[in-house]
Amino acid sequence: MSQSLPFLALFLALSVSTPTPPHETPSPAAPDSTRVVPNDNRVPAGTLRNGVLTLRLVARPALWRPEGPNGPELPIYAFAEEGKVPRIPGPLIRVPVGTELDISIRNSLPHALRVYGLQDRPAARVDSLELSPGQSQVLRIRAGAAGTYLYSARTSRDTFPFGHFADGQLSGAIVVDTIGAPRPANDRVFVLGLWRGRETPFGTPVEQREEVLVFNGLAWPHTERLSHTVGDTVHWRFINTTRRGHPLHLHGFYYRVDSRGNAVRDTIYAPASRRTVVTELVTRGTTMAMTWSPHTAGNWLFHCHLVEHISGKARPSALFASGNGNGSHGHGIHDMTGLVLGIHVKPRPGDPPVALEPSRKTLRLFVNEHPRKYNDQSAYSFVLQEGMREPSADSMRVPGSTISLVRGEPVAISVINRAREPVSVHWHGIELESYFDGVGEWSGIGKRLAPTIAPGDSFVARMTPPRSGTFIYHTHAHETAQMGGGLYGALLVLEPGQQRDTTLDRVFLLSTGGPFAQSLPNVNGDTIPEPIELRARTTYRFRFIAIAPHDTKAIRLLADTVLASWRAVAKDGAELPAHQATMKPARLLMGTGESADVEVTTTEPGELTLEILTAGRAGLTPIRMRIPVRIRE
Ligand SMILES: [Cu+2]
Repeated sequence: MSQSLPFLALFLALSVSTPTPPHETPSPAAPDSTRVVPNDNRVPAGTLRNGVLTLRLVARPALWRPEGPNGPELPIYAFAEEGKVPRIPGPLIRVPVGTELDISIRNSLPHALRVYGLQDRPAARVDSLELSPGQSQVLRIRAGAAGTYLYSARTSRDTFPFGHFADGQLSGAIVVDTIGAPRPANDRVFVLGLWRGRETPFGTPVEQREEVLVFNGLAWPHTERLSHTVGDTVHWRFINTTRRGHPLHLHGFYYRVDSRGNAVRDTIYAPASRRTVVTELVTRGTTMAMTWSPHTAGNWLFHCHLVEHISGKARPSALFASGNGNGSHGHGIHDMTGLVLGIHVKPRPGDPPVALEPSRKTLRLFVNEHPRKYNDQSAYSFVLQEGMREPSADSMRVPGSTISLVRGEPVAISVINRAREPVSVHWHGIELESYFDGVGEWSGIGKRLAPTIAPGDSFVARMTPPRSGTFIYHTHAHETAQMGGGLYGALLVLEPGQQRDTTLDRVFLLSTGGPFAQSLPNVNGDTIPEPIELRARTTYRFRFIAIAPHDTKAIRLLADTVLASWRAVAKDGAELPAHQATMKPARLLMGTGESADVEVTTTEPGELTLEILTAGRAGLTPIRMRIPVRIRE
């Protein structure tokens, strides 16, 4: 939910499919000295003297290794400071408010270059300038407002400021710091990048693009490892210079969204307006600053929740090495690539080791597989044992069984893998010990790492959920196949003693029926959902869960054709503070990995419609779920 940005603008931006420009041939003529050095955005570029930053930029051909020194080398265009190595992302511009920027920019590429965002801030629109090959220009601009921004450049003629072919990495961060206030502790800047190579005919439809997604010029597992200690305060800035939105998910902890912006404008929220999330959708061309504090030691992840941005096959090395997209996938963490950051959290010196409470309840959760359900691909399903008998091996539930836990009650969930490949289960949004977080061969601490769950094997996950709310559980292994195949479900945590009345308390789990990009969206497993009947003058809780592997959802509740209102209640399982739990127009934009709870109070009999639109799928009719409201009996 990006509540602060104009909803309609975001909605339109996401609804329009990105035009694919004709393929360009990257310049192969880059000499060895033009190897890209990944830019971790710790050191500002240029020379700052007497309130003036002097910076000499050049755009030039280069060679880039997004998968580290032993990975494939991609011919690319990159920014450099004059006389220095090219950088991806481009040199960091970081200055205090009010600084004058004396910038020269030279085009050393064989194509005309259009440069965006080298301008005064704040601004209502992004300015651009064009440089023909060999041309330079000098700019004098002013850093007028604190915030997180970006600049970019294109050689292609389409009007979008970000590319993804040879010119896809011509972008960099601009950070303007307030004067007088100390810099936030652990303040880091991460630029998201997307490179797309030639289309390949290999692999399944969702895996066939030759793509690499990077944080600061590197793809997992070559992204930077962040190290913190329990109790640290961590401030991160994200800058999305890709043509896609990314739902950015933190494992194990909530984070606070401090600001949202774009290339030329940043909205720094007043403390009362900051939201607490585990996933925030960072739409294309936008920026986010966030703060979090690790309270539990161990290994954690921060990653995009779209499976094609973290899946093992969306990596150039797999394609370059094997010549096709069907290279073998690893297990757990070794299957991931792209937009993933690894975080090691050390215990605070002197803190006692964590003692797990004995569980008061044991659940048995089966992973079932139905081979060749989607062409040659399997369907997968989580099925919870109810009663004494194990569910049969061929029982399939789409989505998986809803799991209900109780706040403060220690529980052991035994996951039994009946599938033919390893699985791993992540309890998305639950604050728990790292070992049980569900990323095989990563979750844990020191040498004690959780395994992936081999076929025929089982794993006991222990947790004591500290808050009630709406969460998700899902596979964290071989995501393209297993998430697409159906390995997810709703995870609800109730208050002690609370009985959930399923007529008043409803889950709407929004996903996709199958592993392919063109698989149809569904609600609770139904492509065409049955109407649900509500009573007039009654308050209902709607729990929305977005977990479609490839999509963002735009949700509206309409009374006839007019947008209804509802009361916002919770986001990602965290209850909203009273001043945010207010009546709002009944619409949400949800990236995958987000949950949102709202209260709907019906008035007179009539008809409501719940409309669910899948962003970026222009040809698709939205799901319209009829909700007749009847007189109360
Ligand atoms: Cu992504």
